[in-house]
Amino acid sequence: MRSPSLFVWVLVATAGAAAAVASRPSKKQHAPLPVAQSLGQAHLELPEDPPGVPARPVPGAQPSAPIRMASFTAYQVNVDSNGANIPGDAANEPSIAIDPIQPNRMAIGWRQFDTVNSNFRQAGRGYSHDGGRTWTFPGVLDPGVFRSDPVLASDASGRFDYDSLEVTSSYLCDVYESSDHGVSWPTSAPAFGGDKAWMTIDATASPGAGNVYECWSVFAGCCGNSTFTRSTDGGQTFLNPLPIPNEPIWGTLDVASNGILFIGGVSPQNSSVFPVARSSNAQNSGVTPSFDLSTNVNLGGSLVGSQGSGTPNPGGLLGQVNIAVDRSSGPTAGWVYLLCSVDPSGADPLDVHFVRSTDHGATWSTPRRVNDDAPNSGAWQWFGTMSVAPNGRIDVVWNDTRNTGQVNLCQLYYSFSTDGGTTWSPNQALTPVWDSYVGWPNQSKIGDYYHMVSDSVGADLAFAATFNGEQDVYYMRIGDHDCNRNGIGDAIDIASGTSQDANGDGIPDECECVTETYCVGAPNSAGPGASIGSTGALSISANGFNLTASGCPANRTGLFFYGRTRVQVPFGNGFRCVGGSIFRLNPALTTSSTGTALRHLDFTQPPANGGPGHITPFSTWNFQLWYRDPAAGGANTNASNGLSATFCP
Ligand SMILES: [Ca+2]
Ligand SMILES: [Ca+2]
Ligand SMILES: [Ca+2]
Ligand SMILES: [Ca+2]
Repeated sequence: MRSPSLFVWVLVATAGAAAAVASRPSKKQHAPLPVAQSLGQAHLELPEDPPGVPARPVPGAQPSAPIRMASFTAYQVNVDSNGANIPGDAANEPSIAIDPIQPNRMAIGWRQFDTVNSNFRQAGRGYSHDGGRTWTFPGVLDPGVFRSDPVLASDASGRFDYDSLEVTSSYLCDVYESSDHGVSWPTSAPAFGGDKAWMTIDATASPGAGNVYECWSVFAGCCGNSTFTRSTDGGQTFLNPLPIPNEPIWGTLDVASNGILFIGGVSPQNSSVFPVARSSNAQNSGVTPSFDLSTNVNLGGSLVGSQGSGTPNPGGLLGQVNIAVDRSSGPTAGWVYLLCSVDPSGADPLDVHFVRSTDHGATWSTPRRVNDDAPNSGAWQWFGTMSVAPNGRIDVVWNDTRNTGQVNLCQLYYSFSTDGGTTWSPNQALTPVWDSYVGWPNQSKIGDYYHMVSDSVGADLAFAATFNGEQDVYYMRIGDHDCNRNGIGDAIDIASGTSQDANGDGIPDECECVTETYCVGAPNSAGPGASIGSTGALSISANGFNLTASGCPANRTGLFFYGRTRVQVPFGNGFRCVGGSIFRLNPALTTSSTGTALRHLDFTQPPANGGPGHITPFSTWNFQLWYRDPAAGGANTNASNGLSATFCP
């Protein structure tokens, strides 16, 4: 979103300048809204500058140095192919998706400005396979197209979705999908939408598992005040939008463990009113969703945005509205939490406030201040961001000016609660001081939000900051990693011998030695295409690893091969998914009468036991099956999709 507007308009209008505001261009296409809302459009997200000339890469640049504070480390995400900072660009509004099965695999999307000389922005995206310690930014999605407001999420199986706003003659969102943890986003679907959208996926085991839910602002979207949609087919198609009672905007959505959906935001009419809407039947694909509860919640202050100079983020929100449901099975199960940076009563400009509902959204607690500096100390606690772990721990981060006394100089801060928000841990600084007034990409803000996902050991945070004098996007793990998902910090797993760490990188080896399919097995005479897989351990010393394939033509010659590089290039009737030097696993085989293939990968024999095809511990290789398919005609040959595997000692 650009320049949230209503509250600014209220101020400006009372100053007698309403005509000037109203005359600014509006791109809105839907039916006219009430006066307050139509004037509220004056500050919508829309393309202004043409794309600028990107800064030139710096030859031989060194990887961007991690930013450290006490035990906390931040890693830059918007980096070049060397892992180095890209000078002269800007990046903000990061959102993160974590694979709940292999949490070392994650993706972050952001608003990418190729040069600070232009506010033209595109859909930045990066991925990490090592728990966020290194990042690859392979270039924006949809290059050359103005895109904004990224939101990422994962379903329970590790399918990632990326919601992206495109603004042309209208405000519309597309949901991109990745089956390889954000390495590629080959498909997208139109998802209605509008300005300042948010998205979540039901990752529970409820009847709505896999449903995608999206909402956006009433100020600019496809469909007037109908600002909610749902997909029940994994993000391929979306329902005609529906209105949300009391029209919560600039907020988020979350799903309870029983599939009930909650939406929280701020009222378009009153910045001190925070509507929460509940749908119990949105999980039911057989019915049109309805909202069975809507409550106007008091957060003990008002949401602040676009208040100009004198605030830490002059042209943006000082924090969006966060809603989260406690999906633990403990004493706080089912509690609903709402959090936002708000302007409290009194002289203090901004605090992080929290309220909870223990009766599924019907009634709410009195507001609780999460930051623990002296009341009325005058510090800005902005960009309050909340996520809840599967064990019920509530994690909150925000930017905090308490140690500097200057509106533009802040540190990222953290607190958590293990009792449903009754008490909070002493606040802890996570980063050095940084300046929120530097690196603006021709708009006076560092976006409108951060995003965090919690697990039972810690939290994965995507945030923006200016540690090197530029706006950049960073990843931080708060607390120990838990890549093997056993609920115990990985450093403890390694120290206790629960996990091996033969390569000494601090990552349990079982999290590094994994397989992943990629690329496309094209249709063949037997059906939709051949699929590669594997059985047995990835341990080289155990020597029990087998490559498998199914969906091949029966009784045909085939050959597995491997190499270092992932590609997807035309090959026979399909695609070759392995590039660089290629090593054949001879001799050729014959597919079975049911179209399957099996090959033991013998690490003691050529080409795997030495030379350029030597498969060594912690090396990653890509495998594929080539096969004859004369019944299909054409080139008379085809190939499976690809399998990437990293091996252990
Ligand atoms: Ca940069
Ligand atoms: Ca404060
Ligand atoms: Ca662990
Ligand atoms: Ca390791």
